[in-house]
Amino acid sequence: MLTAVLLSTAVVSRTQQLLRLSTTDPLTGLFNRGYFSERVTIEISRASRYKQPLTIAMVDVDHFKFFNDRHGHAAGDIVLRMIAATLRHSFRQSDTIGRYGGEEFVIVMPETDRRTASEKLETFRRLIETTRIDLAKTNDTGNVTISAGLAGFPEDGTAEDDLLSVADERLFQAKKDRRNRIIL
Ligand code: GH3
Ligand code: MG
Ligand code: MG
Repeated sequence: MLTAVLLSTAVVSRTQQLLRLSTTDPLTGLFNRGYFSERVTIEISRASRYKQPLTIAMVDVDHFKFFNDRHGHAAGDIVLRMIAATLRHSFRQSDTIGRYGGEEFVIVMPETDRRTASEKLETFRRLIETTRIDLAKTNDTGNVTISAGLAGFPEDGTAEDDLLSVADERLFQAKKDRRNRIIL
């Protein structure tokens, strides 16, 4: 009996561990790209069903290659973790946050129109800009900035791919326009 209980506890805990490994990014603990995609599909169908707005933001760290070259890859990793933690604080529990690629993050905000989302991203942008990062190597502090592009359902598209590509296009514009900005 005891063996059976211990065994099933071990199976449950191993299953939970596997689930975590398959859905999250180990560095930041945020959802990985694959799982994020599944969640976006669900959120879009929910928004469509209940006729609610939804906004997607694509966020990218500015000149991050330069930061890594200058302060080291370990300091770069600290920055990515800091950004993930700030995202978790800045957005709602009901928003979905993912690490989309190396230094790219995505946020899905259900029941949020583009204007409201843009204000939230602006607050987040300022917060990152003013966060001091300890640089152990030089005993100094540094900072990074981010740029973001937004796309809203249903105005900018009704499919995940369309919304992501509009957000990406606007992120590209933000990069062309001297970075450290949010484009809607
Ligand atoms: P831009 O402002 O145009 O976005 O310039 P950028 O330098 O940020 O963009 P680029 O795509 O040239 O470089 C991205 C850098 O992100 C290069 C890569 O070394 C770094 N990077 C990606 N993943 C990680 C990671 O997990 N840890 C660290 N430390 N750096 C990473
Ligand atoms: Mg990038
Ligand atoms: Mg970048």
